[in-house]
Amino acid sequence: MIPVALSIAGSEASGGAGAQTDLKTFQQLGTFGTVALTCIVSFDPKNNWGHRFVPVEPQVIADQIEATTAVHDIDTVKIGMLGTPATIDAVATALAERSFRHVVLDPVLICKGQEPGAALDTDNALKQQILPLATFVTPNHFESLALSGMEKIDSVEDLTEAAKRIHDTYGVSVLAKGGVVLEGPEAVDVFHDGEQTVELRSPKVGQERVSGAGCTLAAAVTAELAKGATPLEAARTAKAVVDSSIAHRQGGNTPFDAVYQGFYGKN
Ligand code: PXL
Repeated sequence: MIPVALSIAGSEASGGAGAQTDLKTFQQLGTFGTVALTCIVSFDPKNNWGHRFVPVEPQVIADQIEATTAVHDIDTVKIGMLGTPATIDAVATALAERSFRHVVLDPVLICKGQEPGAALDTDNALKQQILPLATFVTPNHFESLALSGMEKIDSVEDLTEAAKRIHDTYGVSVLAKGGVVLEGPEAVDVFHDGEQTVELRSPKVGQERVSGAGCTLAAAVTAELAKGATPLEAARTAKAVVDSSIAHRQGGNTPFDAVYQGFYGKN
């Protein structure tokens, strides 16, 4: 049997981020990918590629999770963009009704195009209802600030402190991403699980953010955990998958490029 991985995430129609990226990553890493869609994002070409966002009905989210977990024995799930307090509630309820060995959370806090007030409600709901169910989180720089309560993260030492605080608060394995925000020639991520603290380093590929890198990282962690890797092994492989996906990025008519996973492991 091929290990099954479930993504609970939003659709991003152009294929650069969200559920589309998760499925491609699952496939590239040799897992059987499944998806429960939480929302539909359509970039708006007439409005600076802003995000048009439509949530999926909470009952339909619950139905999809019921369907895929009934068809397959799934023990590893990735959670991406949820979007509203109502979708978060539906996902939290569905998760709590089942037991998963690994719940990997990409804590997508703010989505461009949402009302700031609504986003605050959504962030709070994510922290209160989803984080306690997670076993592994992959915050970016901004999300590490929000989840650790730190005022600044300017160095690898700060990022390490943030990873430790997030672990201590939520009891999860943490892969905190420095990305292009931390200065220097390397992209540094910090893994911390309460026992080990490991810096994962690779040369930066350019200075621009590439769409879908965060989704790819969390999806690759999920696929590797589904295959039986330890959290640290999964983090190391995921970093390599992201590096390859950025190196082989796909340009478009947008000012940003999108990751492509299809070369990982092939050269
Ligand atoms: O990369 C964050 C992200 C996650 N999920 C969906 C998205 C985006 C960003 O565009 O559209 C559906």
